[in-house]
Amino acid sequence: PDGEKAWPKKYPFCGGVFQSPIDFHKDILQYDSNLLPLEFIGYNVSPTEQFTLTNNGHSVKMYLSPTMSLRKLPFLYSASQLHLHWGSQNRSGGSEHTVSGKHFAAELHIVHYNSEKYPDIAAAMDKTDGLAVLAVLLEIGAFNPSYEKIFKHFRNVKYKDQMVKVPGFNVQELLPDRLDEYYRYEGSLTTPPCYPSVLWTVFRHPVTISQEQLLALETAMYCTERDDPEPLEMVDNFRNVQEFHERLVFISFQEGFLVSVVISCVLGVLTILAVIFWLLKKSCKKWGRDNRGVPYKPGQDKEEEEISKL
Ligand code: 3TV
Ligand code: ZN
Repeated sequence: PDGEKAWPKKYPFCGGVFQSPIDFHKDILQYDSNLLPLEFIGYNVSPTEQFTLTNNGHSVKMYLSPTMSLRKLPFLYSASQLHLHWGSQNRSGGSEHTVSGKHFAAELHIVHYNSEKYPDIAAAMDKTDGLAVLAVLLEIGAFNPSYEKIFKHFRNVKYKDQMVKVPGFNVQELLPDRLDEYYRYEGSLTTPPCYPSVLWTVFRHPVTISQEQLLALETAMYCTERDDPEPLEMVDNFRNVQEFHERLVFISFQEGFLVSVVISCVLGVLTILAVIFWLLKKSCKKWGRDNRGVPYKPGQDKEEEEISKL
């Protein structure tokens, strides 16, 4: 109730190190050629199976099966749940991570735990190598039929502790098409107890949802139970960005790579044109004409030299 500034009193890790979310800006980014695209195992869940979607009073959360897992990280990580963070109507955006100070409309988190070392998420969540979270930035654009597979159930989870079943679908559809470009850093849970246990992968390219879908997300739920006399809307459930002193975010893409290729090409073409021009001018003189096609007078070069000396 007192907001995120009060968290450290009850949850000391929230005032500690390696906190998330953060702002991605160029001073802290470092390209790492070892960052390969992740592999998603078992993400295509049959519609004969079911996910449980619930309102936990802080977010809308969908439980995932540990048969879904992530490869190409230091350990094997198994899925636990996904949830969303968002803003409110007439406010700039509700993503947790920001890019050059800019919030996106909302953010999806897919939470995984290190299943090579720990039996479940409860055992993993306070360990430095315990969790891996995938983050997808959401922006307003085209209607997204994949997100609608979750959003269409919102009316059944309006109030805290309500639950509904969602038929299985391919969870990879919630990710952007470009899976090879992402930000990677070591951080924390963005909610209390804020354990510094998360290996974050934030995809560079946002995914679109429509204006109507965002409105549904921003207005669908309450933090309170159905019979609460003082209903509290579930809005702005994002944590503000945290200080990021002496830390680096590794990126799997070369920033401005395309821009530098274009500039190099333009400079190359200009150099070639200059050389051609110079050669043409030289050959014009050799064959007795200036660059306007006017024949040279014998000794004109000498005359010009004398003039320029004067
Ligand atoms: F694991 C979580 C997260 F990664 C949990 S559940 C375990 C902690 C009580 C959670 F609630 C979260 F919000 C996150 S998050 O860092 O992805 N937002
Ligand atoms: Zn989250």
